[in-house]
Amino acid sequence: MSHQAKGAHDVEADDLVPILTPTTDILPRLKTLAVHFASKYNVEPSFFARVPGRVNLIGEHIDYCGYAVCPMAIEQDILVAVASSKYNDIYLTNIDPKYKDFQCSFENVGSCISDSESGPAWYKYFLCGVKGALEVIPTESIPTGILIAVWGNIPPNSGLSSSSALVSAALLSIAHANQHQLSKHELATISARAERHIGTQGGGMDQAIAFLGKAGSAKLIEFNPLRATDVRLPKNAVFVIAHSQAYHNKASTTDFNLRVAECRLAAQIIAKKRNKDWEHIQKLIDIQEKLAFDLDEMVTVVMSDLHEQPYTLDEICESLDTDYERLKKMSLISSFNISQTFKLQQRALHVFQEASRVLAFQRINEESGIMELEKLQHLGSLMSKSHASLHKLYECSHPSVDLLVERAVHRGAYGARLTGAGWGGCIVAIIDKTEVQQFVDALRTDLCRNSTKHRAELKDMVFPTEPNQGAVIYTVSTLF
Ligand code: ADP
Ligand code: NG1
Repeated sequence: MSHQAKGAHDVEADDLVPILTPTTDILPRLKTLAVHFASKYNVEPSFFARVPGRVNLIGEHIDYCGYAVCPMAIEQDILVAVASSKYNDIYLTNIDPKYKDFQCSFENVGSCISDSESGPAWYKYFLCGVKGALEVIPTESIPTGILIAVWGNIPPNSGLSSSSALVSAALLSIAHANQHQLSKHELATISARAERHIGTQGGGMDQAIAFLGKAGSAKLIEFNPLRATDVRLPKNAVFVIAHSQAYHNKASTTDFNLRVAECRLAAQIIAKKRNKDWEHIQKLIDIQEKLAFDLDEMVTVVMSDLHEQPYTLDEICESLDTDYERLKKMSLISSFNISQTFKLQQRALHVFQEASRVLAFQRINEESGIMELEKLQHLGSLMSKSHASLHKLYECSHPSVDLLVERAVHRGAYGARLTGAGWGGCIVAIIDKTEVQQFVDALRTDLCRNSTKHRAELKDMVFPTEPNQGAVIYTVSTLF
């Protein structure tokens, strides 16, 4: 992408998505996808884009409040085979037959995404990435048509970021097909913005780790400006992901956006109470910066300025000395019914305490004076506290997730927590390296007992993971 690229600005080689010759481990999947591609389009793909999912180790529901998070890219990914075409449209096909083929013109991308009839259909996530590309690539450079085949193995609707991998892979595919040079940081920022076209107001963690992920290292992702720093995990720590078998699609309910709105309203009410211009406050970090308090002091502010009972819209308008129409413009509440209530104290408390836990998590990893075992205990304890807060204060867990967290700890994890947006999905547990196989087997046995599924099918439901490489482009030279 670096040499022939058209995006006319200097980018450090390190900040470009690598273009690699496929290695033997990925080759069989690329070949299978190429066969599907050729059977649909009668031509061969000219390159592949690969974007991984992620597991968030700690820092849940705080990226959209401006706070740092600690994810790592996982092995599971979205693979896209791409070729330009002389026909004028975008053609999409998916190896998984439950995702139906789709076709539309570049001009109609926006209207296809916003078409409310089809709900958050799979192709809309891809089109979000296309829209992101169209917003930055000059119109005359967009290829006349493009042929795409997708194959993903990230469990969808499960908190491992399958949606962002798909959006990011679409953006990367269009940019590369068009030889438009974008840095990893730009790709992360554009795809975070692009995914909001699906309707959810995410904070950018998923797209950041999708591009900035690195093999062997989790990342501390900070925002505004976007930065990714290595987090060196203890050598004896292994993270195991387990699926609760409850699924939740973020874009098909208002759960996720309600939390984003609650955080914004909490920040604005604190601002008003403390004589700051609430209309210029969007995130909880904005009000923290305005008040120049540390995170512990913000906890005290939350407890004194916000009450526990849910707020009605009438009370919020009164507290902010504004009307409903103005509030709709400033506070992300337009999609809610007038009778909707908002839990501001609980959500803000979670955010400030979780932001502190992320910093503590990073500090423990950097400590040289403590034993490895003690590190596991500290990290595990922070993860379990994070889960308790997501369950109690943020109310985004699920009974099956809570049960799995309990079982993981019972089976020897130093700590475990919901990972990703929640309301179902996966947990992540921290285990001593020497105990992983035993732990995984025990958790699979537990799941087997409570499931109609066969043990072999549950293999993909509990698996150890390690930090993986972010997005790459694969050439096809060794393929055919
Ligand atoms: P996640 O937590 O995995 O990001 P979301 O609920 O936000 O879950 O989005 C998941 C959606 O992304 C799926 O419902 C589907 O539309 C789309 N998706 C995920 N994986 C694939 C795939 N392999 N092929 C097509 N679409 C996919
Ligand atoms: P997942 O779990 O991938 O749906 C979502 C948001 C993140 C973050 C987490 C909660 C998107 C695309 N992703 O992730 O930004 O807020 O929830 O920590 O909206």
